[in-house]
Amino acid sequence: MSGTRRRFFQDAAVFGAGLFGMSARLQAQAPEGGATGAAHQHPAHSEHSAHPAEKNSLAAPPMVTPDVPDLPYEMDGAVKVFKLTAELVKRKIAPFKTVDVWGYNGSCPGPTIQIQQGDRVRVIFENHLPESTTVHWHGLEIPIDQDGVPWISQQPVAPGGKYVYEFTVHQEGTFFYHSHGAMQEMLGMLGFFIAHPEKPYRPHADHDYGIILQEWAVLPSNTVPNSAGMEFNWLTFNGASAPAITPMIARLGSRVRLRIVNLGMDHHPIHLHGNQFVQTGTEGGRAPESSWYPMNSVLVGVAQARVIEFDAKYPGAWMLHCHLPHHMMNNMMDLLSDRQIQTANQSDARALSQMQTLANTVGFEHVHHSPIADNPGDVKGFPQDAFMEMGMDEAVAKPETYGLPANWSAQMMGMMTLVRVLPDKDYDEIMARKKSGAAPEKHEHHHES
Ligand SMILES: [Cu+2]
Repeated sequence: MSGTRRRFFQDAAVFGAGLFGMSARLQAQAPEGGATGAAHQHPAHSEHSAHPAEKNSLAAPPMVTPDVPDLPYEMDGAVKVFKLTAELVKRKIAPFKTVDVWGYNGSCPGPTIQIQQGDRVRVIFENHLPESTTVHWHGLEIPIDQDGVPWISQQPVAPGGKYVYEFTVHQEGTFFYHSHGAMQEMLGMLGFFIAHPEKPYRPHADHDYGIILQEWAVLPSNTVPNSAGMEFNWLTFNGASAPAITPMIARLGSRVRLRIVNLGMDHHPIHLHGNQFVQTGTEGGRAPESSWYPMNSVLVGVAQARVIEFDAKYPGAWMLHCHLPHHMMNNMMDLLSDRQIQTANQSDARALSQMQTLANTVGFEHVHHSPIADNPGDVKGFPQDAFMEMGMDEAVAKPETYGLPANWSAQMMGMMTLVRVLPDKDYDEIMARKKSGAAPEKHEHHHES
């Protein structure tokens, strides 16, 4: 048998395995299941291992957007047909904060659209908002009449109106769709548009996650963000603020891809703890491997997409967060309401009692803060961080938080999440819990007094 012929059969065998993984994915109707399947096929992928079938576009795991659904589609002949509706959305960005924002199909950010490079795509768009809007396909090279700019490339879609977009996507990469009205963008009108490549990326990634960065200016006791405001007090990944953001789970030994999109007013330096990564793509598509170099922070500018990848070699709950200090905070004014917390010259017991009172008003079961000194008021500058921490593990518990140390949520605020690199046993346990919808674990917390 010639080398070429042997290679063909090897590829065919792996191709079959890839298809099996895909059909399991489709049956499960859960993107994470796909990542699991892929990870099973490639438990410890290296840059040198064979990719399942060079031409098999199904081999790429679908991207998972934590806390945001995918937009389903139906086939009309060879055309993928999506239904996208702009509408008012209620979004719980933290356990004690729900905002009235604008988005699509009940989600803000809007649901993720995933297609294959080369696909013909039809988007039947309806406007359920009280004002006109359009949909712009950011970064796609499509005809001008599909560009979604009111008055210039099309008539605005009036309230109650409908517009059908249809185009062929010849590119691959991380794109997004958004309203072409700046104020509507700031009220949440954007979503991912992922074009998976015809020729799979190398090296193969087992996990593919997407994060949309947004900023909100919400006055205390209000629910509608001030879209003209320049002082942002809520910072979100995929429409949630830490610790309400669902952690990303990766199997130890797998390769992880993260795609990050920013369409706000600030640039965000996103930092990953404990790992180096390479930037493998931008809003323009895949970057050549010759351009990759080690990094652990990536600046995601406004209107940009940044794609990074790393081999998950180190077990642990690794923080992924914007490193702007004010973007690592939540706004506690909603808890304080008309009260002010007196933090200076406090004893630990009095401070804890105050925090407990606050927590009770929003139904938290417990609250911790980090230890403070006996006479903290003697030190200029106190207090700084101690009273910003508010543990709320149970209020944000889900399968992806299973097994985290008690009070993990006290350290999580704003644009911050975890990439949990887990050995097989722990990874499989969480996947099983996701599948079965198991109740979140309860931590036993005890206050030392
Ligand atoms: Cu930031």
